[in-house]
Amino acid sequence: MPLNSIINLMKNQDVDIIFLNDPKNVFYVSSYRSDPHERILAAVLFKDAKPLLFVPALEENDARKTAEEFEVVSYMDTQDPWTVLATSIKARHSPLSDWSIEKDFLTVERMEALRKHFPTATFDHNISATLQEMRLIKNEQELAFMKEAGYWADEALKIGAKTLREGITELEVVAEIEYQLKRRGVAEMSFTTMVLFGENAASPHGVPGDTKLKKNQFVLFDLGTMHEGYASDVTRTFFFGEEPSAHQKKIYDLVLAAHDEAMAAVHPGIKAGELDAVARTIITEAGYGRYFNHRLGHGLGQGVHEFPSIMEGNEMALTEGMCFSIEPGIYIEGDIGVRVEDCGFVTADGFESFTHTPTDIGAYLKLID
Ligand SMILES: [Mn+2]
Repeated sequence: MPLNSIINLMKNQDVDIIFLNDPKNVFYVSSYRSDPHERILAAVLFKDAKPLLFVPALEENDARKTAEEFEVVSYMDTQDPWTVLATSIKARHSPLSDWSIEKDFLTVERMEALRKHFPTATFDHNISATLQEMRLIKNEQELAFMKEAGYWADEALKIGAKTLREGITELEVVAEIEYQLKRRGVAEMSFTTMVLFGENAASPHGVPGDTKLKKNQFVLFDLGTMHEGYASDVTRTFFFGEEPSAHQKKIYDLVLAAHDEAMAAVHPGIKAGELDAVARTIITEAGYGRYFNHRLGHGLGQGVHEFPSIMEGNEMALTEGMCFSIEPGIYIEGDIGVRVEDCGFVTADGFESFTHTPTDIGAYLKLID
C-alpha cells in the first residue's frame, strides 16, 4: 500500500524516479527487510515501469520471496554495483530525468556514483520528509505487529520479575530475560536490555553490570522486542521488597501520576509539546522538575528513534495512528531513579498502549504471584 501511494505521489509531481537506499524505507515500500552493511540495497521506483529492488547476490532469493511487486536485480561482490544498477535502470524505458533522493541518508559517495551514470539527470527532489511523514502514521498491519511486540515486552517484564532475588546481578537478570525469550521464539530485542538496581537507575541511560540486588530497592527494567521489523519499548520500576520508604513512594507516585495524566491527555489534535507539558508540570510543581532531564517520549516503529518527538517546542499536532512512548522519570544522582513507560498509538479519541503490565508500586508482587 505505501508503494502505491508513493508512486501516485510521483505522478502528481515532476518526479520520474525515486531512489531509496535507507533499509528502513526499502522495507517500508517493498516488505523486504535487510541490513546490507556496507553493500548497497536500494528500491528504485519509476513513474511508468515496474519498481526495482537492487540487492547483493547473497540476498537475491530472500528478496524475491518477499518483494512480490518488485523486479529483483542483484550484483556479485566482484561486480561494480553502480554499473549493474545503472544498466537495469536505463533498460526501464521510463523517463529518468528528475530524481527524488533521500537527502538525509544518501552519502556523497553514492550521489557521485549516480551522477556519473546519469550525467543529464537532476537530483533536486528530496523524498526523505515524505517518507518520514508517511511512516508517522501506522497502518493496521503495522499496528498489529507492534501490539505483538508489546505482548512480548510484557512477557519479558514477567520473566524479569520472577528472576529477581537478593544477590542476583543486573546482568544475570538481563541474561535470563533474553534466554527465555529466545527459547520462546523472540529473535531480537529492540535495543540493549536495561536492568538497573537502586541508585544505578539514576542514570536514564545506565548500563547493567555486576551490582547485586538488595532488599527494598527499586529495579528499573527498560526493554523491548522486535516483531516482523517493528519495535516495542517499555519501562517499569518494580519495588523489590515489602514496604517502600516514604521517599521511594513519593517519587514513584509522582512519576506514575505524570505518566497516567499524559496517557489520559492524548487525543488527536494535541500538540507534542503540550503533551510533554502535561507530565512535566506535575513533576515540576512538586519540586522535582530538574530531575526529569529528558523529553517525555519518542516515536516508535521500525525502531525506537522515529518521529514524533514528544518534547517541549514540538508544535506537531498528534493524529490517529501515530506511535510513541510516554516515559516520565525522576533521577536523583546517588539516590534514586524511577521511570514508567508505555508505548502506544493515537486512536480516534485517545491513546491505546501496546503494553499492559500493571504500573502501581505493588506491580512486582502481582507478577510473581
Ligand atoms: Mn523509550
